[in-house]
Amino acid sequence: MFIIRRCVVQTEPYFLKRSFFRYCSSVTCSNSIQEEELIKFDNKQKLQGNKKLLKVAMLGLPNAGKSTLVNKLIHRSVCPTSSKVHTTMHKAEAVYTEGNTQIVFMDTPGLITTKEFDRYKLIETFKQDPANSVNEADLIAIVQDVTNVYTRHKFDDFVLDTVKNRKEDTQLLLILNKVDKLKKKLALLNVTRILTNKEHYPKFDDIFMVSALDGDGVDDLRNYLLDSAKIKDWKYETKFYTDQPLETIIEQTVRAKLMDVLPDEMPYKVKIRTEHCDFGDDGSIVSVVVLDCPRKNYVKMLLKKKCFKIKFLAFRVEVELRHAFRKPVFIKLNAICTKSELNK
Ligand SMILES: Nc1nc2c(ncn2[C@@H]2O[C@H](COP(=O)(O)OP(=O)(O)OP(=O)(O)O)[C@@H](O)[C@H]2O)c(=O)[nH]1
Ligand SMILES: [Mg+2]
Repeated sequence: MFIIRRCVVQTEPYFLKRSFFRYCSSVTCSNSIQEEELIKFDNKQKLQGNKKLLKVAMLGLPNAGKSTLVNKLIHRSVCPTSSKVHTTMHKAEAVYTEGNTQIVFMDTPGLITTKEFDRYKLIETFKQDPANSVNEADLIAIVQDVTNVYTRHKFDDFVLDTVKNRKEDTQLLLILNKVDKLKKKLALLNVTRILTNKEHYPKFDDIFMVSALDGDGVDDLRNYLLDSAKIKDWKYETKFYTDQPLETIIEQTVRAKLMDVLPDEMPYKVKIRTEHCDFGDDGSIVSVVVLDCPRKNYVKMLLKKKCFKIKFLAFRVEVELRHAFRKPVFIKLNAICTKSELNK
């Protein structure tokens, strides 16, 4: 009885009729087989039903945790993350498909002022990509780092300007991230009160408090997004989980992990290129990546103590990429110094 009632609730008349006869004829089966059949049937039905799509633009200041959150939401590390700012340099789409619903996350570079753009000589995508993502999005999520006491209580004008150009029916979410690091949870209420009470701030449809790092609150957020999707054809086939080429993900991940390993400005100056990328017979990915350093002391730093640093770097990249591609990944890193710089 329970099984038939589940079908009545969830199926359209056509399926209902089919399923009724199907399940009546299988009453002699054990409960677990029936349950298994039902799950398969539900999944098939969901896929055949109306497809839904939601495009989500992830915006926020540099280092707010946008990429970490996207990775947690899609269960894959396709968006490189690091402890330093400006890890994400251009828009990257990450795709999550469940049942008949697809969510396309647009991970973007951190929002910056024109002054910062000029001072750090950043590339055009830092300006254009967040703005383009806003135009495309059905839902905009502003990720706010609640551990940053200088920025957590406010939205600067350049943030407000970016969001201002959204389409009229675009949903707006406020996501307070890194709640795991907050000792006094009362601070969260204060931040929420301030961010939602200023007249010139946008009105948020909902507010989430999450930890992208340990996953707290992320399942609720994902479910909310799945529920917000509108009937529309998917942008990607089920097998896709990103719009980024394999080499780009590898290079960006090497770059991100390099940012964790090398001090200060150094990682920003190293040029990274894939020299070789191939698939093994077992589907594993084997890649050789060159780190083209502008100075000899960079190479020395990476190779000192019997290459400990560069080996550790390769290990961290492999761990991250295995989570991204869900297959074995083997990375060899070669640190070299460009000839032109050597001659200087
Ligand atoms: N404790 C804690 N750390 C977090 C959380 N989310 C992200 N981080 C850390 O914050 C740092 C920045 O994370 P990213 O995901 O690279 O931040 P981003 O906003 O994408 O940064 P940009 O690409 O530079 O704009 C990393 O060291 C993350 O591990 C969180 O919920 N809790
Ligand atoms: Mg990022």
